[in-house]
Amino acid sequence: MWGIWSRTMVKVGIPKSCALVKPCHLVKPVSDTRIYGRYLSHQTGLPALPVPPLQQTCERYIAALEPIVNTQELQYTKVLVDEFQKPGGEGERLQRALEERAKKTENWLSEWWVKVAYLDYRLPVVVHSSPGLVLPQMSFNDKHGQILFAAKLIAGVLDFKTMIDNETLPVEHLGDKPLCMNQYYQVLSSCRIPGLKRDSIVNYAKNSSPPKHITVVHNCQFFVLDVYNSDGIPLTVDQLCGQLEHICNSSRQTSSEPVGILTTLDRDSWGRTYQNFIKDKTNKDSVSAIQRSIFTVCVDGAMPPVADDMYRSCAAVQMLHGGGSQWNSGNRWFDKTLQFIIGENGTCGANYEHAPAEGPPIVALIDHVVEYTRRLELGKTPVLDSSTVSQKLHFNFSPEIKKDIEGAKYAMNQLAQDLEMRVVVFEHFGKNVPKTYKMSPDAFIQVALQLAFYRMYQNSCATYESASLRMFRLGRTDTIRSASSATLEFVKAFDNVSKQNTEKVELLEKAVKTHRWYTNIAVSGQAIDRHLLGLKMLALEEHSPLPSIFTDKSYSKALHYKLSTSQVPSKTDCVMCFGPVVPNGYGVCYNPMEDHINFAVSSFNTCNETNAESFAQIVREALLDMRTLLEQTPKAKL
Ligand code: COA
Ligand code: HC5
Repeated sequence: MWGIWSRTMVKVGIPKSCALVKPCHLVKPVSDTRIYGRYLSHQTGLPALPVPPLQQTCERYIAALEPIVNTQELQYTKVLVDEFQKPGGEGERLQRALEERAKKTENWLSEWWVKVAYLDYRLPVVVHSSPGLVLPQMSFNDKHGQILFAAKLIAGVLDFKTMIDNETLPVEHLGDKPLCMNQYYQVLSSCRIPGLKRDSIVNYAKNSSPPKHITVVHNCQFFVLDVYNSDGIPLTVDQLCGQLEHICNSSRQTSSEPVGILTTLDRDSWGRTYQNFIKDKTNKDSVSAIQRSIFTVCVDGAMPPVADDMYRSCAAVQMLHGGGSQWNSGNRWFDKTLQFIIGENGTCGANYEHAPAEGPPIVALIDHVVEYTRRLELGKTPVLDSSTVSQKLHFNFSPEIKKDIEGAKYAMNQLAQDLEMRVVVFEHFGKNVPKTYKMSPDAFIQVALQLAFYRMYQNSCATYESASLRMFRLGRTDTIRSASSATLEFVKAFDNVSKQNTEKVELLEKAVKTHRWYTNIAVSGQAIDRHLLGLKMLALEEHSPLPSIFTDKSYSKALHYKLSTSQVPSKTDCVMCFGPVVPNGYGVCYNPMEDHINFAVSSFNTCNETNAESFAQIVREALLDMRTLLEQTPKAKL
């Protein structure tokens, strides 16, 4: 089963009773009434997510289908859409119900979205949902350096946490529009809990006694580490170092039962195993300590040796899934919202469970941590503090659980073997070149992805790009549909020798402008995908037959994203990565810097249509060829 970013959206149903704990995004910060007032007045000042007009969505839906379905399919869908939107039809009724819902909720979409895109999604979170983030390689190369960096990183996160706790985080803006800051309050002290049919999220940050500990995993063994002194002051880097030394010394052998690997299971299996596992009181207490912890730090063992040119790809694999059970996949708790990962050889990064937040708040936190660790000047050599504030977590393993761990290892290793990940640093240019030509860099990159796909497959596919909805209260994302009639026209013309360069440039400019237009409508809440989802969710909640536009072949095609892409910018020169969302697709995450672009491209080896390495290479060529076209076509000739 594939999630909301793919064709099986039609299979998603709404169980009558919802086992969800209080949705994380409805938990409001309450630490200080004065500051809380500031947060609240910011949040309440944000506009509510609009419900776009029905006719507009219907028109834009048909336009979005044009490059990805055939003529007959399009004709058929036009009939269905006309029927859906006719006066007095089903569309009008659902639209009114959606508008009513919008009046009654803080955000008509966000609670549905968290359920449908994440909590109801039953594939393993690893690879299929949780992204990885790779930092530039650090200079340490031994255990001591690894521990010292981990200590600095923990101190940096705690420094960021102070801004979250005090609600003094500077409000972010998109242009001059303030953004919703809620996601920042969801990423620490929270965890996903597996359920039998639907997962849930717990957030302990606003408990009357919020957690004061983190969890550390080393050799697949879990430890609780109190990171605040009794006076509420965070441990110093020296103190943290001493505690981490102690943890690593007391876990020199890899655990024979890597319990964390259970969190790589598909969610239904993990949900069942979890029920069983926590019947044991020791297990329940240990799991609860992990769930309540502020975050997890994975002090990793070795990864397989690789050639220098594959270093970043291997680092991305380490962050995304850990490399399999023989490497570091068991040195994780993938349900944990935030896991920082520190390898042996200077490799660092993170993995995060996606349900509570998008990438940008995580990246902002990490940018802060990197800056903090760079500024840190250590006063003295770290010493092992005699007062140990860490504690090992114990687990009991029944024969059945041992069997489940073996099953999880097997499935994880299959998945690790299946995933191909290529990190490419495109060094020729970054945002600078498109800007010189007065083009949106993001649109330029997306058009290059379209050109690469067309060159490889001679057609266009449904393409997803994340657009932020954070201009609205509790906003998450909508879809920018990057494949348009304009991009198709451009990519068809590009390698056509009978076309003049001037015409190609005109088509390129049109394609870029069309993409920028779609971006603008998406970030202002006027795109089609979440609106259509909302209408469909209402029909499902009513238990009435689904309108035929949602069971139509075109709709499945539109949601089968062979290209699933996302721009995640950062101050630090890092690269983010995620898996494809369909078996025969690519996951493409990119970070455009001023003079270069970091790309992570993934695909599945079991699919013989796709190849991440080739696709990455073709994207590189597409970017270069597009620049050459612009360089060779002087503006005067246009
Ligand atoms: N001429 C010259 N410069 C231009 C330009 C043009 N025509 N159009 C844009 N630029 C500049 C911008 O001013 C900006 O400048 P900066 O580098 O100084 O900031 C830069 O180029 C980047 O703009 P652009 O490439 O158009 O992209 P964007 O920053 O508007 O981002 C999205 C587009 C879709 C990525 C963004 O709106 C968004 O939604 N981001 C969130 C995505 C997300 O949440 N991802 C993670 C999901 S978990
Ligand atoms: C560290 C940041 C990773 C980015 C993750 C991301 O882009 O997730 C998308 C979320 C969304 O709602 O669009 C989903 N996607 C990976 C399938 C593109």
